Amino acid sequence: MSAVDPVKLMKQQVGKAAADRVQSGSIVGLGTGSTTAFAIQFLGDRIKSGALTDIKGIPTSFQASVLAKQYGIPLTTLDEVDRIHIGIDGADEVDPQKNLIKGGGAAHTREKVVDSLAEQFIVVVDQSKIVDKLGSTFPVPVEVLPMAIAPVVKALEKLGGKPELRMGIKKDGPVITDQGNMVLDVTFSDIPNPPELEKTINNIPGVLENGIFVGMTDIVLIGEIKDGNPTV
Ligand code: ABF
Repeated sequence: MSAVDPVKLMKQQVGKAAADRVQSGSIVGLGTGSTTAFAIQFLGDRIKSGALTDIKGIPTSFQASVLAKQYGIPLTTLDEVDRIHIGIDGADEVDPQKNLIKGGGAAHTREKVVDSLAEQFIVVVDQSKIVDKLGSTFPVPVEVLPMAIAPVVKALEKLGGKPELRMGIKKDGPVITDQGNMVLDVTFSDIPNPPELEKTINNIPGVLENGIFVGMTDIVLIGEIKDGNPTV
């Protein structure tokens, strides 16, 4: 028998806990990543069982829309609705102020649009994502217009960052976002002021959006292993 992956179990539990908070009649922001994928799956289960009715999802990525269709969640767009009741999304880092680094899945631009509109924004993570300071384990992803890569790299270096173009798994070309852009992963030795850095990076011409999410999170659901068992 193959061993059960405890991280996967934590993600599953936290995804289920988030899906359980969604009420019938809601417009739901559907995040990206492996933890949110479980939330989308459990939302689909609740819809199938009849426990959840009249739900519409707003996907934050192509991946989220594929999963939503697979699990039977009807989709809508920001042109069609004027509010998002609840948003569920993952993160790469969460600090004590509930500020986030996101964008490991190269979807942070659309994620920031959708997550920022959610009346209640729930972040779903396993315990490895909790940090004392943003930037300690993960670089800041920055989505950049391809023709502006060179000047944006220079501007980020001037800010003290070390930008690296994100390459695909086979390393034969850059990762291209859902919007047709590229991603720079920028390492900073210290991020003393996340709100300021978020704004400063977004002011560089050619930058679409960066992965620092400040003051947006309402609830963080954390998957942990307690006494050998996964729990939220
Ligand atoms: C997206 O997926 C992100 O913004 C974040 O980069 C990532 C988290 O993925 P996982 O849940 O697989 O760790 O939400």
